[in-house]
Amino acid sequence: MNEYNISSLEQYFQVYRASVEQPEALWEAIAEEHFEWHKKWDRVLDWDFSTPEVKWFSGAKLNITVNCIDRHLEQRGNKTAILFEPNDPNAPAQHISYKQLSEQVNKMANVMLAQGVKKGDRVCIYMPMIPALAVSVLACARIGAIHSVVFAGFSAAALATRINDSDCSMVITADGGFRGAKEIPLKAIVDEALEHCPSVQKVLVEKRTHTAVSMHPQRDAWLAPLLEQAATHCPPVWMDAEDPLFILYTSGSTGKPKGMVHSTAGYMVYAAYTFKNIFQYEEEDIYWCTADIGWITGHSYIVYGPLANGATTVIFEGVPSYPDYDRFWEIVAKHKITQFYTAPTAIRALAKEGEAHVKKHDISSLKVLGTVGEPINEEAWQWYDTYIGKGECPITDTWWQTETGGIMIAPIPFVTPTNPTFATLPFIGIQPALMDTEGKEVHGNNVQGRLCIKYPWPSMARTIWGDHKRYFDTYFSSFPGHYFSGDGALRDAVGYYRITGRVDDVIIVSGHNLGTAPIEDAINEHPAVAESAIVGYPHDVKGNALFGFIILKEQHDPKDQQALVKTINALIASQVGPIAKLDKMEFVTGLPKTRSGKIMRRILRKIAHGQVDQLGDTSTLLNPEVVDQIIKQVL
Ligand code: 7RM
Repeated sequence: MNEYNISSLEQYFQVYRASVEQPEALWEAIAEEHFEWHKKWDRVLDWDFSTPEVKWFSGAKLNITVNCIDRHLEQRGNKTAILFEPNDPNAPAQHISYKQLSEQVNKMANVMLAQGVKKGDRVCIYMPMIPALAVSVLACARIGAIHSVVFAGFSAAALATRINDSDCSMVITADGGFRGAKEIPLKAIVDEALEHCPSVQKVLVEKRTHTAVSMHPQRDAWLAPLLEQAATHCPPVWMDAEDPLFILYTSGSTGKPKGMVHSTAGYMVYAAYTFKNIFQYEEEDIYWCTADIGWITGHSYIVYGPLANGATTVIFEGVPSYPDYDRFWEIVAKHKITQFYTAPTAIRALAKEGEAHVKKHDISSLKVLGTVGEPINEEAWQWYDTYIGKGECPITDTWWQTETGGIMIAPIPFVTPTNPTFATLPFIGIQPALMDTEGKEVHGNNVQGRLCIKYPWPSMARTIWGDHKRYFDTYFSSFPGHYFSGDGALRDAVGYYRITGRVDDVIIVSGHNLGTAPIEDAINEHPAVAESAIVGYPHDVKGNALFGFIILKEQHDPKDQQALVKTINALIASQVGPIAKLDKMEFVTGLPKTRSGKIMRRILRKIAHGQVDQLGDTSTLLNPEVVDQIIKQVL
């Protein structure tokens, strides 16, 4: 049984069965053959979901950077590890070989050591999407410091909250960052945040924009001169399998952000193994994930997963719309990208601009397409398939979470037949369960429920930093003995999973459970509609009624709104049922989104309820101005 390269459906079922019947033997074989260990484990797995406590590969010692860098040097020293595509399309791309990456990471690790960082210390990384970001992440891992990457779009207040939650002693940042036509003053934001962060002793600053910044004499230092002095070898610190590798805060829906803690060995094994199979990665491929390293997708599938496989991974500094809406396809053509992994929100935004942008470029190098982050609607899936994949690239719709560390449910390209809007089958080792509202598992096919996982997998988060009780309460208390994802899902007649969205997005109208996603799908099929979001609001007779916030396409005349309301409701009635027709529609110019592109329904819900004075925490919003605009319109 070749468990590392899944290449047929039969083999998938065979390895999957083994992963359920003898999980420890399967994971042991994978860990043994495909990674370098300083010392092997004493036990493969210990677990108890009632506390919860999970340990993989106990007793093992390793360093993830040895697996991501050192072990490739002999065979792939001159191969490009990181292919950097800058924001400015006229600036040259940068090819960083494994050998160069090794030098840069070792130097950076030595700089950090010289500044007093020790194993177990927390280091906050607040950087633009440049190679120094990946180098900083890996340098932390080299010396056993726990990295906490904060997406460089977050505000000073959000940054301060995260730094303080885990008492970071160091911040690594840049003078500024380029994003499209904008320049983000990162160092100024850090300065503002640090007025409230007593734990931070040292700030290291990379030069990117070369704009003037203020440097605090004791606290701040430019990286370049320190790196120049540093030695090019830094011995790896041997980590216990269960030592924390990083903390990553979940983009919050409510309250205080949760610092998800990921371990070293299990995370490495699962990130690498999923990357290999879910992208069907081969040695000569050029792989591009458009996420930011500030999110889990970037951690697992820009940095650790690809590098652990000796791959070439693209880091793109810019945005899909700059200098024009063909930027992604220009980059695909230029670097002959073979795997392309992006979010449905990006696909919808680009589809809205029309396929002429795609047709300008030869994107025939593409083999595999991926999506992540939210349910992909049928229309976006078809557009991706037709215009980007030309009907020949399998689309892997990957369901997973910050908490899961790696992809959980997804088709394996060329192996699992796809079905639009379905994440299809669980990956090797993943045992999903659908639960009813009484807390019982629903068995068989053609059922739906709350999506739980009933057996540990290597890359699951181990705790919430500083708050294990909250970890238990949030994920392990709703369905005792199970990890609860917070998502709903259905399992169709052939056993394929379709993620229907967060369970808090379900609205009960006249006793009928309606998911927002299928209604939004129906609305989005209207040719005048660009994007939509549905929320519930109280109704005397029905219990709840539906409120739709709808963005129209640019070219649409907003004067036709009465006719539009009718045709949109007719579309919903035919696609979902008359029960799902909207009671109110508001045509808006934008929707409140988190910085990772998820619609903040909580805010729309408050607006629909008329409770605009109770919006709660809006500090993680990408576009707060949109909220004021919608409120003005609705009231
Ligand atoms: C990787 C990531 C997690 C939440 C998750 C879902 C939603 C993610 C899909 C999806 C439907 C998908 N981590 N989600 N992927 N929903 N289909 N393929 O996004 O922590 O930021 O978000 O995102 O609701 O619970 S995350």
